[in-house]
Parts: sequence; C-alpha cells; structure tokens
Amino acid sequence: MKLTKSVALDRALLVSIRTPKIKDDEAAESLAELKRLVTTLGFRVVGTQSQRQSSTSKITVVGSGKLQELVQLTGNRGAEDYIEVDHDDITETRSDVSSFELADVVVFDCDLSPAQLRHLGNALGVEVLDRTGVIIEIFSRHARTRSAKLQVEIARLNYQVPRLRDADDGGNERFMGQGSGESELEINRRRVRDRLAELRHELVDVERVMKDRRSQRVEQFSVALVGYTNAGKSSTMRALTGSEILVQDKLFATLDTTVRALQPETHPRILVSDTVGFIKKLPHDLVASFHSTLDEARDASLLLYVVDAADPGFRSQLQVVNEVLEEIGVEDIPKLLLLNKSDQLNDDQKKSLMEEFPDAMMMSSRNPADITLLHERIVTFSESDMQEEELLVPYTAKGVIGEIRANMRVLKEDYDQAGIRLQVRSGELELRRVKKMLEA
Ligand SMILES: Nc1nc2c(ncn2[C@@H]2O[C@H](COP(=O)(O)OP(=O)(O)OP(=O)(O)O)[C@@H](O)[C@H]2O)c(=O)[nH]1
Ligand SMILES: [Mg+2]
Repeated sequence: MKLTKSVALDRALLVSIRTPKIKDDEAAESLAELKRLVTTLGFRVVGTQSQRQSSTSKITVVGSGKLQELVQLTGNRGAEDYIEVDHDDITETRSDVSSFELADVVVFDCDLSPAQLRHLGNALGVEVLDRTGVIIEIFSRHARTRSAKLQVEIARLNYQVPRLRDADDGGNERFMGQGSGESELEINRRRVRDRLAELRHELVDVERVMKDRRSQRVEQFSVALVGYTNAGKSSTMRALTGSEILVQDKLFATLDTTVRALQPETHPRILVSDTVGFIKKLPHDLVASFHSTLDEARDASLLLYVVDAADPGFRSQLQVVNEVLEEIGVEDIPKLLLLNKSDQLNDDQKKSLMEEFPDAMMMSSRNPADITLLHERIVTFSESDMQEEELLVPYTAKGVIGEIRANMRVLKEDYDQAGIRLQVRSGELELRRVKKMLEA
C-alpha cells in the first residue's frame, strides 16, 4: 500500500475495537499510540471512535449502526450496497469527535484482512488503513540506508501480496494471447513474488558487508542503545558521542543503526550504537526484517535499555523490548536500565522508581552531569575484566608506544635508563599483542 494521495489525506478518524480479550486501559493506551503514529505520518486526527465487539472478524469490523456513523463522518462518499442496516445491533459505542470535521482517512487500531479493508473502503469511499499499514508506511518514509530500505520494501510487499486484487475488482479476466492463461491478479502476484526474491538476494549481499564490518570491530568494547520508540535512544547517543544524530519527537525516527565512538574518547576506544525502536504489535514481517539491524545489539558488550520513565506505560513497553531482544538471543549480555527523561519526574516519583529498579540509572539525556556519570559507568564497566600490568618499552622499540596509548589505559609512566616503564590497564588480547611486539 502506497499512500499516493497523502497530500490530500490529512484528516484522520481513528477507530478502536474493544474485544473482551483486551483490557480497557490497554486499548486506550494503544489508541493513544496509534494517534501518535498517524500524526507522525502527517495526518491530523479529527476524532476517535470506539466500539465493543466480541471479535474483529466481521466483514465491516464495526456494527452496522457504527458503520452508518462512520459514513456520516467521512461525508457519505461510499457505495450504499456495502452498508446494511441491522436493527439488532446493540453493541456499546463511544464517539469522541471534537468538532465536526469530515475525515479523509479512517484508521483502525487492529489488523484488518484484505477483504475487510476492501469492504470498508467501498462502504466509506475513503482510504482505510490498519495499524500495520500505518507502521509500514512510517518505516518506508524513514528508511535511509540501503539495508533499511530493502528490509522495509520486503515487509511492504509481504503485506501487499494478499491484498492484491484484479483491476476490475474481482473480475477474472484472462489475458488472451499470452499463452499462460494467467489472470491479471495471478500475473501481479507473480511479479511481486519475483521482486521479493530479488530483494532478499540483494539484502543477503548487503548484510554480508555489514557483518564483515562488524567482525572487524569485534575486539572493541561496544555499547548498544536499545528500547521502545521515542524513549530517547538517539538523544542519549548524541550526548554520549557528540555526534549529530537525528532526534525527533516522532515515532521511528531512527531505522538505521549508527555506530560512533564514545566522547571524550577513551583508550581503548568504546563504540556506541543506536538501534531501531520497538513498538507493541509490531507487524511480524517487520520484526523479522529488523532482526538483522538488531545484530548490532547481539554483538554488543553492554546493552543500555533506554525507557521513557515519564511515560506511565513504560513498564509494558519495557516488556515488549525484552521479548523481542530475548528472541534474538541477548540473554548473556550485561544490561543497564536507563530511566530517561527524569527531568519530567518529581522527587517522589524518582524515589519510588529507584526503589522499584534499584540497579537502574535515573537520568536525562538533556542533563550533561547525568551524561558524564553514564560515561563513567560505561568506562568502569568496560574495564572490569581488564588486567593491570607493568610494561617496559625500550626507547628503541618502534610503534609500541603509539599502540599502547591508542588501545590501553595508561595509569602511570616513568622514564628510566632501560626505557619507559608503563603501568597499564588493558584487555587480554591487546596485552598479548603488545607483548608480542615487545618480544620482536
Ligand atoms: N524531557 C525530555 N525529553 C527527552 C529526553 N531525552 C529525549 N527526549 C525527547 O524525546 C523525543 C524522542 O527522542 P529520540 O532520542 O529521538 O528517541 P529514540 O528513542 O531515538 O526514538 P526512535 O528513533 O523513534 O525509536 C525527542 O523529542 C527528544 O527531544 C529527556 O531526557 N527529557
Ligand atoms: Mg532514534
């Protein structure tokens, strides 16, 4: 689905279906999140509607009374054949339409089948989207690197395949003279499948290059920032590395992993990487696509879990992050929880959060003193399995001093007759490498 009419489609109406399986507060939270997703796409939300239903399986999703209401709110632009009045429809409904403004797009906070999307589109005569469609659209607008673009394109095509239909809506016209006897629909599906195979091939190549690049960094201590979308990962990354990274009050501002050195620079260097954010009900294809982006997290020496501690829903967001990361196998990597946006909390709130998460760090990416403390914690952690040793470097040894200064922490140095005596802290591999240089 490509939103070709996005300039004109600027007023959105959101619809939430409350099934018995979903608690009311969860549904409200999810609807608030959908509102932010839709706003990120550039739409203006003119109202929300909710309705209790036993399930979301009805072809019209909502009851007929509610459908009539949606028809009114979108300016009666649909085809009447698709709207039946069922007088036994006694479901509880709620509207929150602030001012009476007609909507040009209706967004459902659940996943809709291709048939439901089609039926509702015909009944309302406006664009109808589901949650997955919205998320895929955001991802595709925000992807910057080749790998992210490929991953999103694959997810988009996978989403589209079952939604393809004949140009004349259901007709099964045969293409004469082509020999194959395939319908237009079949031809379109085959084209999409061929394209998917091509994209997957290309992605494998791109990923091989990324993997090589990662393996060259394998000896370096690296920290990955992970967490829910909009938690403040990129802001923290920016503050820790002094780099100009995109920070936006938008969902999924970051889709590509960036890697930068921790600043002020340490010896050895510590690498920090920013990763894609998570969201509840992330479409399955996108989860699969972004596993490769998250490889950066799998290879990290320390994971910084960033949460927006000022968001009352952060516990359930953290749970989503944990679930996805468990799937990619990060259980053995040490973790530090960062309770970010502490500037939005009062003292009592901070105190009770620290009691609840005693190992966490309360911080704000906007507070330089907090960033300095975080920097220290990262450095201390990176040195925890390092060894201290004294090295004697003869004045005649070439290049060794440079190697030591770049890759080890020098605690003390003395100049005597035999050479420079250095007290260093270093990882085992580096120590071995330097000793070999000294023996040569
Ligand atoms: N008040 C406050 N706002 C913050 C803080 N840290 C980040 N923000 C804001 O939160 C919003 C999201 O920040 P980002 O750093 O882009 O969040 P992210 O986790 O990288 O988000 P995605 O890339 O979308 O997954 C921006 O508007 C930031 O300015 C903080 O400590 N306090
Ligand atoms: Mg970001």
